[in-house]
Amino acid sequence: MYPNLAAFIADLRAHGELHEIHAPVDPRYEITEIADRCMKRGDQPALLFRNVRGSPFPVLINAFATPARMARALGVASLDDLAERVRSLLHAVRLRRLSDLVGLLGHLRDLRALIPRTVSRAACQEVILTNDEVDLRRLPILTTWPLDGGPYITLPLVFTKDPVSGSQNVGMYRMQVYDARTTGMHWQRHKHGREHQEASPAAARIPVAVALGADPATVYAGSAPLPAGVDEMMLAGFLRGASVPLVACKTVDLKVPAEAEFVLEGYVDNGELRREGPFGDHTGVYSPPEDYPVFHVTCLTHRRNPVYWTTIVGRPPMEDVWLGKATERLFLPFLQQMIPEIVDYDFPPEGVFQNLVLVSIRKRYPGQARKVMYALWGLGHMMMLTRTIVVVDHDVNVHDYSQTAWTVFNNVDAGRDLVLAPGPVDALDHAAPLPLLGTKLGIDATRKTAEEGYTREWPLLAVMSDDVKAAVTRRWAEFGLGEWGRR
Ligand SMILES: [Mn+2]
Repeated sequence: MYPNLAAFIADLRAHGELHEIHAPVDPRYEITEIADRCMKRGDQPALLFRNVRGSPFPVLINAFATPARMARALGVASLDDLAERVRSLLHAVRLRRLSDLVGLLGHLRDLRALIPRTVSRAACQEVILTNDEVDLRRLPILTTWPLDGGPYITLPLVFTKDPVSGSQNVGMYRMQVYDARTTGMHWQRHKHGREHQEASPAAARIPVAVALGADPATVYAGSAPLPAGVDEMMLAGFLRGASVPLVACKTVDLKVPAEAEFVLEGYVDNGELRREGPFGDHTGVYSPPEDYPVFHVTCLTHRRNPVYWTTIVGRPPMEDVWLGKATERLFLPFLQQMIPEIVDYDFPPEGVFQNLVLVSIRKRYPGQARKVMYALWGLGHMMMLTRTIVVVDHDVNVHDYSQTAWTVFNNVDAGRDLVLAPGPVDALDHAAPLPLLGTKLGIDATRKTAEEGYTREWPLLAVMSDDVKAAVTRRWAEFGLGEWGRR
């Protein structure tokens, strides 16, 4: 696994997955436009801008912009392998017999890797700047869209500590840069950083540390929707296959990844709010300005030659599609533990995660598709906010959008198969009549049975028989159509 960002960049370069740009570029809008064009083509390398106006530091972007690169970042050949790794660990820790202990021993390395280790010297503290020496404007922080409220840090690992239990949390919350030493701290209502703030005394200064750029598994882990109290650095360790080295901050009582590129140390004053936004968000529309806490930076540490790693969001597909796909694959085994009839699920990019999930189930009893919808809306975190849930039978490949759409359009009777569910919706849901409260839609596109009131015979799929398929494959060369159709 990659010990740090430099190792990841070197590996991308070695595999022809990195393009370096020496021409001068503007961090306001210009990098967005270049990165967006590359992203929308779908097959372009990561971009390393060496000459960014107004900053001595290079900018890395689009490092997660293809599924292959996202998989490489997490040390697997394909994102599906993530689910296999999790499933194998879950299986190992389910001890039923003494002999199962042997299986668990095989996973000792995985288990040890979960626990971060503390180091005393760290590359992220090679340069230390305090108070007046800190100037965030020297960092090449991008301004993405024309109406954005300012430059935003978009890939930060925000470290906070639970004031009661003392355990650390890492979250990824956008940070609008106001001036040399203050930023916004956009932790929304259901985020763990916000919970730490709300659990702190009214006038407290809440210590916060923000790591920018680390090894890719650690950066990904900061974005993962883990349950409260579960340290994101444990997930990072699992993905890396080795403990994450952490170092104590210089001015706040928090530990951050020792191999980070930059670390911002400081505090959020409980009670202080400032207008934040607008921001062109991952929905592709601007989220309106709102009041959010303010982060005061008291110390900035960095490597001697740091790279500023960032991303942009906007109309999909953007890089965050692949961060989300990694989460989708990684969490499938957990979802299946709670809702075992789920065969697979898929968040299409156009659904921007909160708007649409396609789910296939092994249906055994009437109304089961609805049970699955209610179960998903009843889960914590992101799933409960999903605006549309489409449920299909187990034999539909939900990653094949053509097959899924065809199935839904073919099978659904609007009078019978739609579920309207009033409830909480995402803060970024602009369609809902009220902020945070709206109506979700469930679509049951499974085959209906007599128990469900469908008394005719549900029609069979018109598919070719195996013997004809085999004969055509065998004789394919005779037809002179080329190799493509041999299958
Ligand atoms: Mn968390």
